[in-house]
Amino acid sequence: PLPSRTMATESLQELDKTQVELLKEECILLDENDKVIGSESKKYCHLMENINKGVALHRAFSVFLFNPEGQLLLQQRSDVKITFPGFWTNSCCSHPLSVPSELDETDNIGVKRAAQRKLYQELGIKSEQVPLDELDYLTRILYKAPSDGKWGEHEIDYILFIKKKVDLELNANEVQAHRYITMQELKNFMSEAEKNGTKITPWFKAIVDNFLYKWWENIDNLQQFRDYNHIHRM
Ligand code: DMA
Ligand code: MN
Repeated sequence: PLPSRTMATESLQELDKTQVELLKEECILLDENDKVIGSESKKYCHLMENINKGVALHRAFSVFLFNPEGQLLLQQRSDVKITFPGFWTNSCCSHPLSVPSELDETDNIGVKRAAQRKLYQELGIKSEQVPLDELDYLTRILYKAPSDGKWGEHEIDYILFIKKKVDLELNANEVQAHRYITMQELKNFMSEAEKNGTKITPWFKAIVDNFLYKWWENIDNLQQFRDYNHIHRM
């Protein structure tokens, strides 16, 4: 008999080749206090089988990019992403890799370098437009979220804010749509999404529900929110 679609997907063969290649990236494994305990492939770190065993907690970042008018850049993940395809989310997310430049914890520079790398790879934003010292690290969030039965997330996520005029050139393999949104529009977008089935990533929803609006209201005065001691467990 022919294998079922589920079985074929099990073997990665129906997945996008570029995204499958990226599963070889080496992510940074952590304990629950964000201490580095090793590294494993992006594939290993995102299999629910490992997440459920508690052996896949890894380091991540979430960039919130605002234009000079104070609107937030949202992206819709491409339909070929392996986790959360087609979901709307914050400007850019990914993982610092287990390489010396991105493991460097001095002034959290490793996470910021990773953010610069992915702002270019996903959105085409040149690094000169997003200088490391303008990426404002606010705090960390620990969360776990299944995507489908097979894949999911379990991360300590560094939240980075930046307000900057940038030029976008979307990588269609990563991002299928984008929009800049005002605070009121986002409030409507979130409540409409629940009714019309627009998918929103769980980490973005958690950040919106718990933090985003108070940070956004103080976008030019964020130092009061920098909290480098506490990891928010969601
Ligand atoms: C992973 O993002 C990071 C968070 C905060 C969920 P991602 O799935 O977009 O990573 P990548 O772009 O590297 O696949
Ligand atoms: Mn992850």
